[in-house]
Order: sequence, then structure tokens, then C-alpha cells
Amino acid sequence: MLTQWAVDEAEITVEASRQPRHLDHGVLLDGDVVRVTAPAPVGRFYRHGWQSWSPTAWVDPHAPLLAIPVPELTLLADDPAHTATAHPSGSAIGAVMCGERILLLGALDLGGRVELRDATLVATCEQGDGRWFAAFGDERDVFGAYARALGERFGVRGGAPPRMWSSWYSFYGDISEQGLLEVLDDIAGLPFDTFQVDDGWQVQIGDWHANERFASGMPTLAATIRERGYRPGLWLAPFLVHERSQVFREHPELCLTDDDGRPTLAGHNWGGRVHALDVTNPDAMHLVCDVIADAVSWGFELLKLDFLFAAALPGNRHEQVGREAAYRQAIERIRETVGDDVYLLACGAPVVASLGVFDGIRIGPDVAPWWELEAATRYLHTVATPNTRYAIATSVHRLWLRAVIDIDPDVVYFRTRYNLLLDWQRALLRDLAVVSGFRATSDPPAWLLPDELSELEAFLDDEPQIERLGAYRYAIDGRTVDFEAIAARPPDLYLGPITPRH
Ligand code: 9PG
Repeated sequence: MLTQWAVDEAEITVEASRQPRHLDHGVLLDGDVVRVTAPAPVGRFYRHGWQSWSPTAWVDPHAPLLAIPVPELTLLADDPAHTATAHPSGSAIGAVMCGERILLLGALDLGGRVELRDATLVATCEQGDGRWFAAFGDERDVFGAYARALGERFGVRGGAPPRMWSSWYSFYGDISEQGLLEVLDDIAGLPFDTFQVDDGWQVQIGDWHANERFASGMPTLAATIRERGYRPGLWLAPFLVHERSQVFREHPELCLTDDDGRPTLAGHNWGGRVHALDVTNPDAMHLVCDVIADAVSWGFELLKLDFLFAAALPGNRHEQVGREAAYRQAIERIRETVGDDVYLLACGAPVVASLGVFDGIRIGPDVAPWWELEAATRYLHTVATPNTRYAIATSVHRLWLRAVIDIDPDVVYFRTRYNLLLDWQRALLRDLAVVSGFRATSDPPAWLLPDELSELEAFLDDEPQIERLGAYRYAIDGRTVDFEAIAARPPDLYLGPITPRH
């Protein structure tokens, strides 16, 4: 049915299956297709990426759309089911600028997609009817109202973001218990609350046991971290299996499959192909829960669960449920397994489907000790390749999620050693972390100059006053920080081969 919805003097046309239900700052809409039409010509489109690493920005809706030609790269960048769309579109949320105001349409169900056609936002759900929230007004008000609606629908968690040392952005996969013990010695006295062991401790992706570099075993390492006064944290990619893992070699039938019955490709990483467990298969989910229960029994109290999008990839499933519904069931089981006190940090995760279950979520791609790799973006279309510019640009557009979950913009670099980032680039990253409230680094103190160490200490200690001055502007203890120059030039999504428009 078609209705008019008046906000102040503006008339918004709404098409939904039922009469809109009015809330304080918006309307609830239902239908398998919901349309809202802006009252005046529209400007930029808020394009929301599917998972943590997916580009999210205000984009020019008239710019040609990029098709990402290499499936392995698509997999890390965004929802592979929607790479070549005829109109600008995003996952779960879409918004358009309309003069000074913003029209937002956001999903309150799983599997939502919002597309822009002329001045109309068109929402569809992967599975049948969906519930939607629409709002029109000031940018801060509409995103704030949507966040509240999401919180009511999916639940709110977070509120105690960690101050974390993580092993990834210094040692990468090359970690050992000896090396981590040295870092533990060196960070003594620094006000971290969590010490997180990232990728590199396991035998193989899928075989989640300590490898030979962790000969004393994971319980011993967790106990040492705890004795030093930190919460032990551990990285896992619970839904992935490497082609060379024992679990995959023995149980390939636990994976999502393509129409030829072959295990679906979930990426190329760790020197080979990786596949996704079909979490709707009870045997696969049993394995996942065992791995998670093991990590908790070893003494880890923060789990960084990564590459989570794998559970929601397109493919044939044991149970006929939507992709995000499958993902949601799986993470709910994980939450039941760990209980309420373990901090669950999502990474590479479908964003809306993670709310209410995870305490924190990565909201952008990986940072790197360099600013950007323009050649990789232009010629390889690796829009989720680690680089600090994209990490900042995407994270800045997801700060509004802080009302419902802790938001992780990734680590801050203080070091100048092994680092191509300029001072202002490191400073911007640090300011973003301060605004996000999630404070992490991978810098080993042994790599820091005395001034850099003091800066890290101040970063962890300070509780500055933060005031929001605008969409991209904040005051941190009275000092103005402006992310606009970075955020306004979104990842160059639109430079590649042009997808024909239909
Ligand atoms: C561990 C890392 C860190 C990091 C995560 C995730 O192949 N890739 O393009 C690719 C993208 C992201 C990525 C790794 C590989 O990073 O975000 O913090 O935990 O995994 O492997």
C-alpha cells in the first residue's frame, strides 16, 4: 500500500504491505519490498558494506559501479552475492542526502539489502517479509534512532571496550610463546587490560591446537597472561577450514557446497584454499562449539572470532535457512557455549546480524603500517586490502553503531620503526581510536622510542572529554579533530571495469 508520511514540511512516499507505525523519530515498515521516496532530489548515498571489512561511505550514486572480477578478492571485500548490482546498493542499511537532511531505511531483520533507484530507497529481504525502520531528519538523529531500533530488536551489548595489546600488527603469523613472553615482560606497568594472541598459535585453520612454537600449551600461556594481570585473549576463525587441515581432509562433508557439490571457496589465505563449515549441519556446529569450549577451558576470556562471514556465504546448506539466519543461529550457540562473561569480539563479520551477541565488532578493514596501496585498489580491486586510509574511512562511517556494540577501528601505531605512516596519519588513527573508545596496539615496547612509549602510555591512561561537533568532527579535550578529508574520499570502489547498467 502507498502512503504519505509527513515529517515537518516534507512529504515522504512510503510503499509497504501495512500502514506505517510511527515511533518517536521514525516509522516501522513491513513488507517483502519496502520503498521510501525522498521528498526532493537526492545527493550522496550511504553505502553500507556487508561485513567488518566492507567499504562503507557516502558515495556518489551516479559514479559507475565497480565489478570485482576476482572471486577470491570479492570474498574479502563484500557480500559475494551482490557484487554486480545495477543500482547503488548496500547491506541492511541505505540512506540518501536530501538537502540538509537524510532519509534512512534500515533493516530490523536479517538478510536485508537497500538499493537506490532515482530518489527511492528500495529494501528487500533475502527471505520473504522484512521489518524496516525509516527516518528522515538530521544525520545524527536518524542514525541514532536507527541504532535504538536495532538495539531493541537485536539487543545491546558492550560498554566496556578493552585496552588491548594484540600480536597481529607487529609479528603477524610469526608468533611464539617465547616472543610473547618477552612482550609480556616489556609491557609490564603499561595500563593494558587485555593481552590478545592473534593468528599464528594454531596448527592449521580448522585444527585449533597449539603448534610447535607453543610447546607449553595454550593453558600455560593463558595462565601466564593472567598472572601478569591481563585478560587473556585468543584469535580463532571458527567457521573456516583450510584445505590442508585434518578436519577438512577427514570431514569435507561438513562444508558449504556449490551446485556441483564441491566445497565452496571461502578464500585464498594461509598458503591455500579455505572453505566454510556449514553451521546448519549439527555435526559441524558441534565441532565449532567444541573448539570454542576448549579455548574458554584453556583460560581465554576474550575471543576474537574472525572471518565470520564464511558462515553466511552463498552455498548449499543442510538446513534451508537464510544465510544470515544460519550465521545468527551459530553465533547464538557460541554465546551460549561461552556464557555471558567472555568478551566476544567479531571480525570479518556481517554487521547487523552480529548485534546483541558480540560485545565488540571490527568496523573497518585492517590497518597497515602504510597509508594506501593505490595500485592494488585500481588494478586488483582489493578494496579490503589492509591499509590505514580505508580502515579510517570505513570506520568513521560506522561510529553510530557504538550505541549498541563496542566498535573496534583496529589498532593504533605508535612506532616509527617498520612503519611508513606519517606522523599525521598515525595521529589520525589514534584520534579515531579515542573517539571509538576501543584502544588497542600491536607495538612491542622494544620497538618504541622513548617519546612513542610515553604517547602509548598516555593513550591507554587518558580519559579525555569527547564532544561530537559534526558528522566527521570531534573535540578531544577541546582539540578539534576532523576526519572529513579522509572520510569524504571513500575507497576507490568506482574505478574498475564498469558494470553495465540495466
Ligand atoms: C589474522 C588477521 C588479523 C586481522 C583480521 C584478519 O587475505 N586478506 O586479505 C586478509 C584480510 C584481512 C585479514 C587477513 C587477511 O585480517 O582482520 O586483525 O586477525 O585476520 O589472519
